[in-house]
Amino acid sequence: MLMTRSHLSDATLHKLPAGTKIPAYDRGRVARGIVHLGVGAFHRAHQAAYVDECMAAGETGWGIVGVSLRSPDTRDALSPQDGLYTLAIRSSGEEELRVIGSIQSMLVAPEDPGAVLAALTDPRTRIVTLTITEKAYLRAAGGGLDTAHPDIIHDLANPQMPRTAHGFLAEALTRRLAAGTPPFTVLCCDNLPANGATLHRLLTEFAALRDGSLSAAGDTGIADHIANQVAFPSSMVDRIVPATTDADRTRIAGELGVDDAWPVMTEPFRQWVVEDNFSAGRPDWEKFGVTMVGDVGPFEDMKLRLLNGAHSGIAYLGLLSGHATVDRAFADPAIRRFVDGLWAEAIPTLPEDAGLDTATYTAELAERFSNTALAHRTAQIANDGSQKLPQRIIASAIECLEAGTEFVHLTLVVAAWIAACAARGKTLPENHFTDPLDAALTALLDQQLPANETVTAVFDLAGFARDHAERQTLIELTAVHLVHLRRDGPILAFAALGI
Ligand code: CS2
Repeated sequence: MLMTRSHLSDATLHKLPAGTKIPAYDRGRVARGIVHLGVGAFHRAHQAAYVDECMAAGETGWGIVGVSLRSPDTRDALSPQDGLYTLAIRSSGEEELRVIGSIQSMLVAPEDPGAVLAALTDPRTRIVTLTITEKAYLRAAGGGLDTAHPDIIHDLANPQMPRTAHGFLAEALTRRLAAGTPPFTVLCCDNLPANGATLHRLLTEFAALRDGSLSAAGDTGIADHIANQVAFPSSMVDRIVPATTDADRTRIAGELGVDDAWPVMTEPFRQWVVEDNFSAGRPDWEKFGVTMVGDVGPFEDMKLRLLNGAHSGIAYLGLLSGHATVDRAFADPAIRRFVDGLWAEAIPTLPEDAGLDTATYTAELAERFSNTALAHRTAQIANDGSQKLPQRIIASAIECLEAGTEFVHLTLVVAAWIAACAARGKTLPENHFTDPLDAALTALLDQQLPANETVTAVFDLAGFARDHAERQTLIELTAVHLVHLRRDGPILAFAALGI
């Protein structure tokens, strides 16, 4: 007889095994307070877990409306489960299962942009958080808004039916202003440098274009409002969240005794450092381990340059060395030594007077990268290198050059990215990882130009070090590594570094 197992939902919470943590509050009494754009696994392992703890402590006014800007998959998985999902917190020896209840409802923007605008315009919504990934901010190679992007053009022409985060935020803030509803705080949680300020600048740029194109209708002034009256605190978010696999789903269902269509895997470590600048209130996050500060900058730089920079190095050099996961790559003695070298170059670029403890931080990172229970795929981190390397690697390299300090490891990450892109369809599977610049990158790499010309063209395409006096030096340093990688892979590149 075929046995069908029931699925996770409010009705089955009481059936879960005793060791599973479940929402310790009445979900029916939670009121909406946050709209989150980009409700992927990262949000569900990080911000939603912090909010869940606030709710358990009685702060029930911050329920989350989760919005997917593209795909219906998360909504399709979680709606039948009343928004519940399992967070599996995994370390090499142990696993803790926690059911999170802070997501009240889910919307899919392309299906119903009007419903998303209604949620954003609802006066109960006081914070809008975002994890939409680097590429969804639609920055042009020079750093400003990519005004030629088809979705930006679309959103300027169709303000009531937006597709982009910029379009949704600008229209919602316009409607709130017209209705006399105070603006929400916009809390960016993506891995961008000065992420709040960056989004503030891009959205103001978008709104100015929108004001221009709507001026005939007399509907102007939103750019000024956004520039001067909306709070955009920056925040540094950190938790490693590998993509869920079918094996994870089967294992979690076995442990819970009910099916969960989309459990989220993560590590025990988590960190959230937030600039304390909220215009319409916020949960008492500091009671739950969030660090509220006046300036997030030093924490962001430390995380982007030491964690994410090393991650990108491990991903590209790991892929070129045949390692499918971070823990395996990091267990490779050459890659391990490479990461130490990378950290030694990046650490002096961080502010000395900000109280950062880089020794403890890197020791913790080494432990986190060694977590064998995560099976964090190198190919997952390899995605979108053109969007990630500027803040993870190029920024440190430029500062080293400006300070006159020598470096070799930083530029090897850039060369390894180029080599890994070129290896797709050859030694790596065709679409093993992707990048928004793939069409142009592939066309360029197919030409097999000499290393120097290749690196120059890639820097042009991606806008790396654009307008910096040190650009040419960076290109030359990167090209030396690319020559080695092309000739004999990471072995020769490492040998040239004395690794
Ligand atoms: C990773 C990050 O995929 C990547 O590029 O470097 O997602 C990383 O795992 C998180 O930033 C950790 O907080």
